[in-house]
Amino acid sequence: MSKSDKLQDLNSLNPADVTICETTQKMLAKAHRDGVETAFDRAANMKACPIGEKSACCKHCAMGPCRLNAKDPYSKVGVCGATIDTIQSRNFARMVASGTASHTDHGMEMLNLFKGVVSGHIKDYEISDTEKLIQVAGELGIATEDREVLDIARDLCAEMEKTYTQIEGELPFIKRAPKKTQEMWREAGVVPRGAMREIMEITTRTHMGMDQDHTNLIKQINRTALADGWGGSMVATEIGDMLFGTPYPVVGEVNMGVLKEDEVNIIIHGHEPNLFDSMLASVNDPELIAKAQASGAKGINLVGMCCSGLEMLSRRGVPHAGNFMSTEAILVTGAVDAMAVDVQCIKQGLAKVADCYGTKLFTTNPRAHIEGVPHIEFEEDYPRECTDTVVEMAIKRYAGRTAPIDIPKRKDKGVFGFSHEYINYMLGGTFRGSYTPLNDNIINGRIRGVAGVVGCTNPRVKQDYVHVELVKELIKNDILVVQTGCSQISLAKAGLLTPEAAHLAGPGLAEVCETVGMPPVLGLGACVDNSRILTAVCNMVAAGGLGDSIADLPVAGAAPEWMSEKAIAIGQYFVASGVYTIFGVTFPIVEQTKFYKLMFEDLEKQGMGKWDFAVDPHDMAAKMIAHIEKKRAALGLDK
Ligand code: CUV
Ligand code: SF4
Repeated sequence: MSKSDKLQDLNSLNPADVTICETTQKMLAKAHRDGVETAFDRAANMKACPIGEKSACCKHCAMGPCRLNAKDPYSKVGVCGATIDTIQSRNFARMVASGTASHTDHGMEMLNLFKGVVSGHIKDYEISDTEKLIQVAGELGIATEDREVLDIARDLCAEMEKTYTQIEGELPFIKRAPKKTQEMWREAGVVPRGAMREIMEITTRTHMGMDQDHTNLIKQINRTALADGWGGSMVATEIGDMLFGTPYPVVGEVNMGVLKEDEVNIIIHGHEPNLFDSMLASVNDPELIAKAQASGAKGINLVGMCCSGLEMLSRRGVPHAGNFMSTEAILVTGAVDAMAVDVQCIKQGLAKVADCYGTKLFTTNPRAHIEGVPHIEFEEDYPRECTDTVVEMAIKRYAGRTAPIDIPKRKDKGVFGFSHEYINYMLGGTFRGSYTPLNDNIINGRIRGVAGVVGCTNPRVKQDYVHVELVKELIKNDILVVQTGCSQISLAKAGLLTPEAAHLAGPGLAEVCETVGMPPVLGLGACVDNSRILTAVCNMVAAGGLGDSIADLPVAGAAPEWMSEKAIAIGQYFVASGVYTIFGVTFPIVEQTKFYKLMFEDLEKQGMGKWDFAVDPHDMAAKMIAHIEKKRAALGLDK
């Protein structure tokens, strides 16, 4: 294709059709003028395979690959005889395995870091929240009275390590769940032992010729997913808090306008908070600041993107430049001097865009290199070696900036950092015993229920649009919204993470928000912080008056623009924990199959939650509201 053909092709995509994010639109238009392609263009040119989209194909062995008919799912079987239900449940299981592996691997890295800090050989980080450490240790049955913090911490490391390595028994954080939820899991045979074991077992059970009954495989799907939510993710969140501080509300700025034309701009994009924390230390180093100034910059400007950015926004108020579908677009500003990435959700396409605009892109994690992109390994024992080098390279690029700079001016403010502890403090008071204000307000109906709206953005739907419309509709109907992941940035850009947004809420929720001074939409952090939602619902059950298992609560979850396997694992652990969970975009199971019915209807009968699906945000809201109202009726509220 000649360059002019390509430009023609790029220009056929109208930015306003693919995103409601004003700054991303501007940068996509600029990218088109510059002849630069992004995932939006590729999505438009790559039609999704209709068989793969519905998960009606299998390539688990060389007798295949086998394609079944997604329109007439029982008309064919694979060469080995595998039915549509076997093929779909196996594919789904593998997505859960990969998603769970991602969060548990991240959690295990956090544990290794924590162990290094506790043993004293890692010196660049320290325990910053001992109160949290003692509280979590107590919860896990570790003696805390009259003991040195480091002693308790050592026992806590050993206990939390079971999350990954335990072969028999139950994951430590299973204890946190309401008794009735735990019993439901035991009865269903889905209590995870250790994440490594569960991921190993699910991988073998999905090999050709293994578990070929979806009603049996679902047990391992649930067990593995639960090892994510109540295991890897929960450990990552809790250790993150112990090392980097438990978040409390902080005002932060989001959107591309956080870049500064006259400063050295550095973006950290990824998922592990340690890289970001060390980068923060580097950009505050007087020597490096002096170097930046010597090169003509006013200073060094550090901003985040995606999940580690959300952790740092929640804990330190570090500005956040945008969510997953803005990571290529922001490079088009020409203003990003360096971008350092670690793990997860790093598009390979970034390399080419960075190259076009002279941004120095670096990978830092041994697990995630990108071909052709320089790698500067981040080592926890000497973290500054990596982060200082990135800063130096960014300064060099600043000094030699050649591309014209075009930073869209828009910046939006929001309140971030609602940890489950803070939600308790704000809306809970003492949550054990008598009802809390949160439960009270749900019981009296001012708040109808709570919805978690989380997850990615996806170029198959208009970026941010589904998130924003859904959340607006929910709060208008007096449903309090809690958020994690990229979704939270969508809503922050729309201005809904501010107390002033209370006027968009229904009268009941608005009244509560105004009394407490809180936004109707609460940002809880990164994807691993979905575990905060689990802990928050446990607290709601413990506070009383709303039933005695998670499945009794008037709550619902949604990932309206999901794209990753991690999102599927998260969805599954919410479903297995008792939460009605609805996804948008597409769903990788053929309707009218037994596996679909199992996921969308039958799990609920076992005391779990269930899956649901809708593309349109208003349909999605209606379904979530209907579910919340059904749960309210079952609790006998509003009589
Ligand atoms: Ni975990 S998983 S796009 S960056 S929320 Fe963001 Fe976050 Fe999905 Fe990825
Ligand atoms: Fe086909 Fe069965 Fe092999 Fe899958 S496992 S590719 S369905 S023969």
